[in-house]
Amino acid sequence: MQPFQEAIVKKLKEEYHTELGKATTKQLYNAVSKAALETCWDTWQKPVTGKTACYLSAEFLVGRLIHSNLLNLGLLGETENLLKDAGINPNVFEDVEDDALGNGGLGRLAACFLDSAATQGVPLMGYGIRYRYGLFKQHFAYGCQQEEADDWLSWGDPWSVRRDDEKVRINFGDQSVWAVPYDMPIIGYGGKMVNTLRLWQAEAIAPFDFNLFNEQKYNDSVQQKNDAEAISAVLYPNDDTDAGKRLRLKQQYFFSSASLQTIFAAYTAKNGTDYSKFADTYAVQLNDTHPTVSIPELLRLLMTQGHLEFEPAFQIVQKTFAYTNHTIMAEALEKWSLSLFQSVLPEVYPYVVLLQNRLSNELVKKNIAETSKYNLIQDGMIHMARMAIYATHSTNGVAKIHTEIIKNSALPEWYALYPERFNNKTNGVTQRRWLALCNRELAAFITDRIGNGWITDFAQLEKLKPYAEDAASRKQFLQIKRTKKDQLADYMYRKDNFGLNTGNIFDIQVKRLHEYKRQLLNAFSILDIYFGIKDGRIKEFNPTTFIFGAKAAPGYYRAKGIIKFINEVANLVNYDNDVNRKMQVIFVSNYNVSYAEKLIPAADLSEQISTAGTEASGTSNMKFMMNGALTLGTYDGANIEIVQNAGEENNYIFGARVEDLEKIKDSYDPKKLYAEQPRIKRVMDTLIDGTLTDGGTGWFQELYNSILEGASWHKPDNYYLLLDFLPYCDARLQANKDYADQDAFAKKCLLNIAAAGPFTSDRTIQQYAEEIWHV
Ligand code: GFP
Repeated sequence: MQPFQEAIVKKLKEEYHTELGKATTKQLYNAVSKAALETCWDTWQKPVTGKTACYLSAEFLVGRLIHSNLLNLGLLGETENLLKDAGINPNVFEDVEDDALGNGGLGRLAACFLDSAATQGVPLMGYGIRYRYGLFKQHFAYGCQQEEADDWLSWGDPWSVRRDDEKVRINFGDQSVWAVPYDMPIIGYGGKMVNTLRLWQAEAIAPFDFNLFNEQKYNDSVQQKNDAEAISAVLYPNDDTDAGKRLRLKQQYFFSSASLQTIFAAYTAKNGTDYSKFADTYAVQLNDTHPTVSIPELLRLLMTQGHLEFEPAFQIVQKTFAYTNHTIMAEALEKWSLSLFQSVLPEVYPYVVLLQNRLSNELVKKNIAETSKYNLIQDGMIHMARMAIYATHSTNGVAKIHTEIIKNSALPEWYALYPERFNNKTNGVTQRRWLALCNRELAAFITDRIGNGWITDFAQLEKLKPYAEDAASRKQFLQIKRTKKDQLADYMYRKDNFGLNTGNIFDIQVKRLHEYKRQLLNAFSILDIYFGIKDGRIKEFNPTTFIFGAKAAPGYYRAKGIIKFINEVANLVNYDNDVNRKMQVIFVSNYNVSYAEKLIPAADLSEQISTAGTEASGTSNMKFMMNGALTLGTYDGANIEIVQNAGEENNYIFGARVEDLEKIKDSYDPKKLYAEQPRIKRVMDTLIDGTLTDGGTGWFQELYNSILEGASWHKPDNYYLLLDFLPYCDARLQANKDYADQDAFAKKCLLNIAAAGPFTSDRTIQQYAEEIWHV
């Protein structure tokens, strides 16, 4: 046995009094994880020298850690061999719950960044919240989403180390709590660097009142404990803007203050009260507006504990912080009502006023009289995105087009004021998890041809390009794709009791459910193909499986209606014997990181169909690309950079562009399209003519109205589904036709993989490190 294998056996014996063949999955998981953690403990404990970057984020969607950590430590093979030799299925850890401490792209990006930084030797600390319950678990009842708490800690948390000695006190207007840190090692590939993700858990200062208990007031005796723990109890699914505003603001301040207090204390311990080097010691990146309250919090610390005047404190704050914007959706540009903010954070509010005063003076000096678009405090609200731009030195978007939109249409007044602050950092994803780990067959294919340097230097993928011309490589690629479809079929059969036809084209859309991402457009187009096949309009059609995966925020009524609609479309198609040899539709339940790792490698077509100008970047588009799926998408987000690099001719781009929408936005009339285009009318009418049923809820009528009539808060068809419908159907049918020549299709896939180099988060992190953090 190898030393690591011996260590696992020893852990099982010492901690669980059991042995390999007898241990439960949970015991195995904990023993392997703890043994692995010990192998990198010394590296982890090495103090950081030089400047540290800190990534503050309300979400870290790390997924399942065991496989990626073993891969990065070079221990995956040894572990699997040990399991196999003991007669245990090496996939046994697929039952372990994901750490789902995020909603979607924003939280998953944070996790990719941590992996990339540790791999490249960038000292990057993550700071967030240790939610007791992560993103809800989803299942369907009669096609409707049902939510259940995600009890991820029931598996134990072997990758975290609780640090009681480093807890900090957090004060709100009506309560004080402890923030207790749990540290997770972030292991770089090769194990040379181990960074830390620190997640804060809220706990009561006095968890139990003995006297109240004695008076038989049992509930009252634990009231403080319950109130404290509520703060880190659940991850809020976003878009649910009205729910629990007070608690959400508390969550934001909770982890922001805990993180800043720790950073501040560490600095002071080392440098005393000379804060002149603070911004040379720490760079703090605000992941979206959620941690923006860190800005007045650092001001508060510098002025109260550091005894600085406002102006020097402000200078430090501005040099320390940078802000990333992830969306221009109005609902996500956070605002807090003044009264709420004052009552939850009375000690912080005065610093917001100081910031506003400084801004006001600056606007006067610059002769800007119309200040309503700048004021941090305006109409009884505190505008967090404005604060994040004003009090930081850098504001970045996450794809080229998104950054241009921020500068020119979303926040032009701020761009006019501080043009030098705005910059672009196109997103990326880690190829360790999203290729090396989730598609080992393709990884081996690549390594056979160009060596394994791509695992840490993704630009090397370029060297794969000549193999697109090689018939044997194309054939092997197609075989791998088929293997990944078979593996997905096994998995899906177990998870969703659904049998996939693995000879089909796999056409996949996986991402948060949101109107702008247009899952409904996808469903409309599937219906159009369905009717086309039934009516004989579509004669040649390569059998296709259409797959969806998405969660809808529990309070997002329409998104839930769209899920129900797609599930009804699936029923219609899958049970219709005239077409079900040609088409299958499945909405997988409980889509999460681990499911994505099975779905993405099996895809032929990557659905990226957001309305132009709405998806800031997208990151599943990159994951699909590096796994050899072609993009069927709009000219939006990072799709643009993807097809520019891989060739538009090797992908399927359709639909209106931002400049097209700009021109028609005032005259757009979806009713006209509905009246004039029978195919549009036919699919739209399935919402109201009884073809599909919403179970009497009125959901489908509301969706129908939202497109043709609009609503009090938006114009009809505000995401232009009907405008892009026919071009989308054409592009989809073209891709379907092209698939008939599988060899030519495989060539396009290989060219996409070879062009995926820039879409690694290694490149993104390098740019943050060099251009924003200077670490
Ligand atoms: C958001 C944006 C995406 C972007 C990610 C990461 O993700 O376009 O790629 O942040 O920057 F919308 P979601 O919340 O949509 O998943």
